[in-house]
Amino acid sequence: MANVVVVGSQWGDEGKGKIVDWLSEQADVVVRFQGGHNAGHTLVVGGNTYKLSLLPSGVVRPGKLSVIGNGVVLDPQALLDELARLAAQGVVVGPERLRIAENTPLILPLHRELDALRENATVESARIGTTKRGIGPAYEDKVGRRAIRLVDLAEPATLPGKVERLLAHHNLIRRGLGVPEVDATTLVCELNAIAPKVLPFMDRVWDLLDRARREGKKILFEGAQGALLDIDHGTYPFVTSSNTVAGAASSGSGIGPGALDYVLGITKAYTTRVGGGPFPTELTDAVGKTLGEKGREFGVVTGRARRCGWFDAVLVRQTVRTCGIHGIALTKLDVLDGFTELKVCVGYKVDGKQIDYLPAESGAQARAEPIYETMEGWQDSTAGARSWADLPAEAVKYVRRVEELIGCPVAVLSTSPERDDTILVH
Ligand code: 2SA
Ligand code: MG
Repeated sequence: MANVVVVGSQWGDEGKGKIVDWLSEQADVVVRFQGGHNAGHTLVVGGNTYKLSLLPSGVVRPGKLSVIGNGVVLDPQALLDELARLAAQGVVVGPERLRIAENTPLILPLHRELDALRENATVESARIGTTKRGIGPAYEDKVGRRAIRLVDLAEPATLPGKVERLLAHHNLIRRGLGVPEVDATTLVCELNAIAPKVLPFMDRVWDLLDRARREGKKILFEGAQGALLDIDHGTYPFVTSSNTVAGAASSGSGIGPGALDYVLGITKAYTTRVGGGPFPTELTDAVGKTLGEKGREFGVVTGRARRCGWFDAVLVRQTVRTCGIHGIALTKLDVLDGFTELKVCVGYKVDGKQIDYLPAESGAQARAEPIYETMEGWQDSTAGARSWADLPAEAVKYVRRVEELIGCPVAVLSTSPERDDTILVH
């Protein structure tokens, strides 16, 4: 397989980090193309645990080139902090191993402040539940054509004018919110101070990737969050501010869509979501609690407890189509070990009508009642299974039924956070 795009097929936290790391063994280049340091990818390599937020998962492997594409929003201070944390764990990542697109918009402290101010000012029921990393406000400025981009740090003469334009917008908002305005000279000085630390990583990523492709190098595109958090195709407005579907790998890195050969959707054997918004199969009972405890469902970035529920085949069937997923990697099957019976959502009932897709109306999304199919559980452990034959018959049945319902084959089965506990199915 040449170039692979990995995306989350649910609301994020499907276990992408492990799969991307596992695939990066065969890749030459690993690319992040959307999101920012709101992502949380946990890698367990040789007994060491690495928690990444902004950097591509390939960074922990020597000999791989890691790339941050223009579709990402980059907090320069968060970048330096994450590099320092990795260095403290013995992984030193210099500019020869990490390249960042010139046209990447920056997340500034004012974005982070605005994100938190808005979240805190919103009534609980309407809160998005963002990671408060400034992701949304930074994308707003990108689309509003007033963002400061990485390349702007390389052109100090034009920076004050750009900062003025940005602050004309932000200081208006800040006055309205009753928070102190940001001083232009101070912000320019801060940007000039951080510039020499981040500019060595800057590159023409579109050119670099096109050359890599022509040289026959293998490129792995690492999605963050999940397809249901997509700004267009997700559960709007309870979404993140980037396109998380597979097509974003092209626009978010500057490579033509023809370069994307295979889309792998990472899918958890049950469903979780963190933050607000509709979640038809959510379980607020003891079963949901058990899933959260066994699955250690806490946010990597914010430590928030994730909401848990049964597997929703309707949602994944839809993201298989919006992302053009060729095969899925099913993760955390072992969390379902020990249940007498399991439920899988195969459709919804909305206002008495049965449907087989996620309605676009936010009210209907909130009212959608899951229609369940009940399956027999299994008592034996699937944790650490390394072959199909190691799995209880009921677990095999569950996986096969998932494939049927979502209309897509399971290509990879992951049975523990350890890299070697991975079964290639097809
Ligand atoms: P934001 O901060 O603007 O992107 O938040 C908007 C929504 O997107 C959700 N979101 C996420 N959901 C799951 N995992 C994410 N990453 C971290 C992790 C989360 C954490 O992998 O564990 O540590 O809490 C992530 N990032 C954004 C978010 O919950 C909002 O619903
Ligand atoms: Mg995550």
